[in-house]
Amino acid sequence: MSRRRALPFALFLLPWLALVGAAQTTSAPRPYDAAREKRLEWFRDAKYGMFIHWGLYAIPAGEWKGQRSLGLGEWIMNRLKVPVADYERLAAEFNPIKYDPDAWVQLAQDAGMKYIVITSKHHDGFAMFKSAVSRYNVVDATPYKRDVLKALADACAKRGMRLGFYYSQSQDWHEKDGAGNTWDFGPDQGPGPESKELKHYDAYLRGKAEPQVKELLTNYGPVALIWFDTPRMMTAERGQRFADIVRQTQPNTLIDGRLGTEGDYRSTGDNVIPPEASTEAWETPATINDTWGFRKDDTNWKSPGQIAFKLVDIVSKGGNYLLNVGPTADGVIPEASADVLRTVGRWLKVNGEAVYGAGVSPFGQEFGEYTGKDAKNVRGEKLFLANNEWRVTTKPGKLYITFFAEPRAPFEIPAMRNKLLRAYRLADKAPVALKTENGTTTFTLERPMLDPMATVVVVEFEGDKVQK
Ligand code: FHN
Repeated sequence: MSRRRALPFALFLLPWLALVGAAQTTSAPRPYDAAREKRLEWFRDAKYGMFIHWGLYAIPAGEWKGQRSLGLGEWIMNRLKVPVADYERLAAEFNPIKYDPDAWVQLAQDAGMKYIVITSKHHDGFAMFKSAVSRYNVVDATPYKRDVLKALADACAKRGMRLGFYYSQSQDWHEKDGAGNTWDFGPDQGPGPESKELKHYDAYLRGKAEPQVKELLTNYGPVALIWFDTPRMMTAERGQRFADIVRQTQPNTLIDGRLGTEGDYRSTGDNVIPPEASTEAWETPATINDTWGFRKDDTNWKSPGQIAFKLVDIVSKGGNYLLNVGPTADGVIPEASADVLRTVGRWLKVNGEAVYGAGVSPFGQEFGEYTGKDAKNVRGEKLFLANNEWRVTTKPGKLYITFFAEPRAPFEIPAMRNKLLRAYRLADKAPVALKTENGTTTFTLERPMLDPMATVVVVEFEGDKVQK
């Protein structure tokens, strides 16, 4: 990443780092690390993954004893301050008889997603896998009695899908020494700048979180990545203990950007897409509606067009899109969300060359621009006015220009010194005539666009890289 580009990207991550309140990684560009780059190879090519938030919270699905909770479905225990003794009774009801892991993996494949990351333990502390260190798990505490992660790992292995595990290392509302449960166990930290820790946090980390991460890395075959989250009170030393477990147990497993010490790639804030490109590996975790865990009242699904745009936007800036689905307590991914994913998947079947393994835009003016005024966005950053009409991704000797709206005038290819060789639509290979006048090359896209959701034009040029 050039210095000019690194700074705004780093600034953009800062509010997130402040929010999680962690001894997080610095946002300065990191020195080249050959081992990390090797681990990251598949991740950089994959671009698009399925996030799955599934746990006991799918049973209340946003409503506790007639009371609707606001916000994220998986936060219901915290939002309504449900005592552990009440919340843990949900385990006795968890019986996902419609759970079909093969169908989930098939859906991810039909959607064009290249990896799956599922919640193994969210903040509520319930393990969706068999654990020797806590009986609060899907095998020992539910009538279902089966290890749902094992079944998913088997389905992924059978179908060649990479699988990673989300693990909430800090927050564990079920444990008296875990972070986050203030309603049963009091505050985590004292007042004032000293913020003295009031719980035996290391006892929780060593007694549950660390051994459970080790279990995940031992009992489920190759683990693509561990997705840590909300690193409260995660000092660098504590974070390093988790990193050591990962590296010593499965050296190829990636660590996301929310451990509390340096991971393999950067994680943006939820649903946040940076305004600019970066060549460092990064990922945007995102919802398909407005919750992660299933809520029965949230059907605010993003459209296939919105998702296709976000995916190409992210890829053109060098990132990955980890898009979430929230299965019901029965084990079903809501059909409306599955339909949206499959529609994007059909587009990717024809246009995936512009996405998988593609590089960042060599231009950047298509992203939009910072407002000249002193306006700020909701995160307090300088306001960026995004343009959503087209994006560019690259492969050696090729530009992929994806149009999300019909260009109203002949489209001007941004200035580059390479000789342009030819252009064609990616979907049907129909030639697109290039016209050069006074050093500017334009083309006119046939209207209506071949695919109104997004039409890709490939422009081939001499040489591998764009010279400006
Ligand atoms: O608190 C969690 C939330 O429930 C969800 O898991 C997201 C996914 O990125 N992470 C945390 C908030 O950022």
